[in-house]
Amino acid sequence: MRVLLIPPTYRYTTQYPSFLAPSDFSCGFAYIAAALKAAGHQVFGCNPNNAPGYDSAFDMVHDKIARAIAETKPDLIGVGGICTDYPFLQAAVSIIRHYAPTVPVLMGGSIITYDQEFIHSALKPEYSLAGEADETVVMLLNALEGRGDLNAIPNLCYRQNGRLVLTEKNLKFGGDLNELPFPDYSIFEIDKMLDASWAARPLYRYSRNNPRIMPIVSARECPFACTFCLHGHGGRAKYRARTTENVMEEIKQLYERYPFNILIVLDELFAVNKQKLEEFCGTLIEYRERYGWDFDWLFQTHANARLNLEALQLAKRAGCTYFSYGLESASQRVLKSMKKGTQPEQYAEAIALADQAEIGFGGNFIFGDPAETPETISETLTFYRKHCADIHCYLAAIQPYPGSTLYVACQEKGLIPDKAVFYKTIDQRLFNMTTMPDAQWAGYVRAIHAFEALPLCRTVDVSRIVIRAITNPLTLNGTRQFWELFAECPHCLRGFSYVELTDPQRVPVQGLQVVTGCAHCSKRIRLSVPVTKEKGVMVPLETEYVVDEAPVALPSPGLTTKRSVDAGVPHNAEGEVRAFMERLVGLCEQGAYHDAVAYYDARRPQLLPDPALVEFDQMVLRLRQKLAA
Ligand code: B12
Ligand code: SF4
Repeated sequence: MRVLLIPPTYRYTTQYPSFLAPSDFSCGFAYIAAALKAAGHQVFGCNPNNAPGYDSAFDMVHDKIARAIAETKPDLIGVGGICTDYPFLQAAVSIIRHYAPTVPVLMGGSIITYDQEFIHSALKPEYSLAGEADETVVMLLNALEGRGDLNAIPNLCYRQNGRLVLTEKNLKFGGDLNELPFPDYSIFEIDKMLDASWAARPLYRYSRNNPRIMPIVSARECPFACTFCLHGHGGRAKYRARTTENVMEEIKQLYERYPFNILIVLDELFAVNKQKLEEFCGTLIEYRERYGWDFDWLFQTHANARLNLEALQLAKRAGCTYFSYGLESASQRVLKSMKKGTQPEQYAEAIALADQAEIGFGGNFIFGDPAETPETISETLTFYRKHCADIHCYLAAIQPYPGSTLYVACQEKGLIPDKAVFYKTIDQRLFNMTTMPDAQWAGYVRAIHAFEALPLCRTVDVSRIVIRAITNPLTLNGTRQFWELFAECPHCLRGFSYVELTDPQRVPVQGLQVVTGCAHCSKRIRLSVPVTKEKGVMVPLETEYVVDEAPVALPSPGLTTKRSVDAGVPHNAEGEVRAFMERLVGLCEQGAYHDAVAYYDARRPQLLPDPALVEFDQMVLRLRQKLAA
């Protein structure tokens, strides 16, 4: 059969043009492609990403799908994604219906896995497959070719005589991961995705200023059952990890085919314990030497993996630059309610160990569990302020994703009256699962976001800025530029450079602030980039241009060789701004808002202008308005 696979558009509803790096690609499609090819089918890909130049995301998707259908003349079209891909899938199915009205559509991915009946009824594909579909997709194609019975395929949904037929649901269906063919990225314009690696979040790429990121899945599922996560689902698949040899073989093939310099391990639970991590790192060190591999890598695991200093030092030797835990909360009460199975002390310990091993560490705190109260919010924010300034840590409100225990709780509470509306507006609405009144909870969420905007990490002025003349679709015909920022890390005092894609039209007049990590010690830092206005757009002070990576002596646009900020403008004393902000945040945490504003009014005028204060001033302004109201 001729099968056309169409993965989702990244940020379909929120940003166009947006670019998709391989780290954010939906690898499930590469697995499905490989399984179908291995079964002898002809498989084609249409990747509706990395295609600027259209008027809207819809226009781009429309054009790409229409062309792909015309070129490949498929017998079956596969689409899919996660719950947030609903609007994309709705658009994609309607486009497919227009250009290929008789071609059956197959839908898969976790949007189907956790809500098959509803999604199938709403988006109306001919077939949908829940769960891991590496084997079932082949069974389905066999059945469609007359070599099998549809009803013998688990996790399948289809329509017969106007009625939905759902076959036996068995999310445990799926064999040994070592037996699967390696995922096949070749049909999804992987080269374009690699070139778009700069579009990945800074966290994934701060270690290299010419990032080329490849993903790998070394294990599937997770044995824990946190209430906000879909892995808490009752009938879920089992946690299964591939052998180290099997993973190394895939890395070898990927490295030879698509030379990359950053490998992101997408598993939710990589290295369940330190023995597994040590085994992986030991083999990786050996292979690096044997094959001359030169790449950094990142992984995520659970605090209960209990990684110690030796294991982390070994990981560092094997090229690991960063690892993360799902932190979720620093309140024991909330962690218990989430069924997280961790203690905040484990986080503090991991932060200290990562610091010693010089590996980056991070994770997110999420707020809004049913057990959340003003006190537990304060506990987490206090922990954040005390321990997390130098790690890559983000704050957000919990969303009830389908498949999670909290989603069911929200349904029972009547918070999701219309599912179709829920899917269309997913991530845009705030859900109050706590016992706090809605207005109070909304106020806390605003405060949490303001808190996150606080520049807790250390700020350093960049010492040199080079505009790299790289020809790349990301520059959008020259409207955006690659700025290479050179700085000395305030933590380890080593020099490094970081490349930021900038839109000079949008750079604020007071300068650009870039939060990233040090390429050596991986600590979170904020780079402060002084700018000046040149012919109506912002350019960095003391610009140098580099054409095609080779330094060329182009005249700098009017500014001197030494940074003028260093040359003339006085700075606040070391630590002064930080002490000021910490005091203010401390007062806010205690609920002493009036005292906070009074302190701000008294102390702020004594401080010299500092980019780190810009967002902070905004926050106090909002606080003042709120108090007045
Ligand atoms: C890469 C990734 C992303 C990428 C790509 C997502 C994608 N479309 O796959 C990006 C960056 C876009 C992303 C974003 C988010 N993600 Co994410 N992400 C992942 C991650 C780390 C890896 C996905 C992956 O490749 N897995 C490996 C493959 C093999 O598994 P799979 O995708 O499930 O594929 C199998 C089946 O689903 C099926 N299948 C998949 N596609 C298709 C297609 C067809 C046609 C068929 C027949 C079958 C099929 O067969 C595959 C092979 O067996 C997973 C965690 C994980 N380790 O799985 C989370 C995960 C998918 N993400 C999740 C979440 C919550 C998010 C966010 C909502 C988080 C947030 N709040 O920001 C955002 C959404 C942002 C937004 N608003 O758009 C959840 C899933 C949510 C859900 N209910 O569906 C996961 C499971 C993490 C978690 N434990 O909560 N994510
Ligand atoms: S949040 Fe993390 S640890 Fe908890 S069930 Fe999900 S993947 Fe597993």
